[in-house]
Amino acid sequence: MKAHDGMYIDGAWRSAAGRDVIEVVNPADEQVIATVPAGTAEDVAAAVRAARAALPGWAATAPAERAARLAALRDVLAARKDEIAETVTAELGSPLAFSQAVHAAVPIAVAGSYAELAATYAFEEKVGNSTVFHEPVGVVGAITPWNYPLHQIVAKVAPALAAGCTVVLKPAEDTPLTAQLFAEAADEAGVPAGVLNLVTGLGPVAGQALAEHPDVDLVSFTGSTAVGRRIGATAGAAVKRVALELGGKSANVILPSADLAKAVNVGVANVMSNSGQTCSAWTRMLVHRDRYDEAVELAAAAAAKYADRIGPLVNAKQHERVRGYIDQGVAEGARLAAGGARPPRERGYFVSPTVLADVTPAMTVAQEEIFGPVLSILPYDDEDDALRIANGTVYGLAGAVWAGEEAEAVAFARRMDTGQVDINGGRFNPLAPFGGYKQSGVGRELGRHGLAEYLQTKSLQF
Ligand code: TXE
Repeated sequence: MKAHDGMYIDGAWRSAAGRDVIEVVNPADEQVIATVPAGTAEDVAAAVRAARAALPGWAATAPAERAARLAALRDVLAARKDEIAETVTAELGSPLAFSQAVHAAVPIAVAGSYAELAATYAFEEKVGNSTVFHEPVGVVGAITPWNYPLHQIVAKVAPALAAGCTVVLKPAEDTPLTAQLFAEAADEAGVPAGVLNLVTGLGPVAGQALAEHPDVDLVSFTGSTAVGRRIGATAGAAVKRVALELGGKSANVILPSADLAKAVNVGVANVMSNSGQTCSAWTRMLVHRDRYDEAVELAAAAAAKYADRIGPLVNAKQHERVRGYIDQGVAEGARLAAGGARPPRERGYFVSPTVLADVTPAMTVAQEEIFGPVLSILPYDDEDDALRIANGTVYGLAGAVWAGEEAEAVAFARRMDTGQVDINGGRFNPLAPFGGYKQSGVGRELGRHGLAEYLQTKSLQF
């Protein structure tokens, strides 16, 4: 696949400071498909300088102009959607139809939503005898993961640009080609030089240099809790803004009044989607003890249907890690109702759609984020028990509740310690705030709440 051999800094592709490269691997066949430069602290410093220099000009543009750039960006992404899908499929391994329907389509919608929000957001408001201005925070360091390569980028860069911030983006080392395509699209859309800069590189090198750079005003990070904790500590020590979108262990609570077959089928689809590499995935299914065996049977049958439909995991490390969790679940007493740790193919980082039954709340597989196509099903005795189990992890990112009546599901959802809940299936809303309670993170993405992350307020009294 074609790839740039430089960094996109100050509106042009520039040679990297060092010579090291990162090999990009197609996880479906383990072939190297491209190389990109591995950025160093020097590349990060050059990108931050460019972002700093571009900040006053971009921050001073009228919101309507920023909206126009974002609309142009959405249009370029839409025009290149097939290329986006092919690139994501090549470096993440997801089936092409899924790449088109989700990996390309969702970020286009999100970019469009920020074109609209930039035009309509109240950047200035009256509060009593004061005028409050919502001003850009400044230079943003955006560090993104590989699981939704373009969505994760757009969910940070689009609101940052809408707010009037400038950005240095450090994408995941597994999926840099999508990030290069995004930088090309921003350039084509007329985003001014220095407003968006891209440094590809390894997390502990380029990522860390960006997170620690004193001239970065806000670090927005999505990834593992371990790295997020460290970035939060660094930001805290420097007294700078930080947004963290971390792991999840979301509960799918099926109340006795729900349509069990529908809830189980949609629940399994949710977990298998993107091979389970979704932070908001409903990885714990909670079913009343009376219907438990029936639910396990339904889930096992539903999971089997995904055997030939899901892509591989992103890399060898994740492959090993996810299979290790399945083994650990069995070792701790869970029962394999479908799938298992044995790789279903000789080549590629595939894992069979797996359903673990007889899971208890204390088991590792019920507590830790697995990030693979693995569903744990837990029985509960009554609603309070279900709530205790649902809230009984360190995470609180998403969840689902199913009930015969919507009001019953809503009442339960209001008691859940989590940032987003789908009622009787729900439907993706690009304007709804997304982010975690508890250790799932700090801050929100998407919609106007996502835009507010990149703003700081100034108040003038009259
Ligand atoms: O994450 P990392 P990994 C979870 C999921 C997964 C686990 C490990 O459970 O199994 O994390 O995935 C950059 N300073 N999620 O190892 O390492 C890195 O280059 C600064 C949940 O891939 O956190 C990449 O750009 N940056 C999640 C980004 O951090 C650093 C999505 C994420 O990589 C860094 C992905 C450092 N010291 C994984 N080290 C979600 N919430 O959606 C790494 N990075």
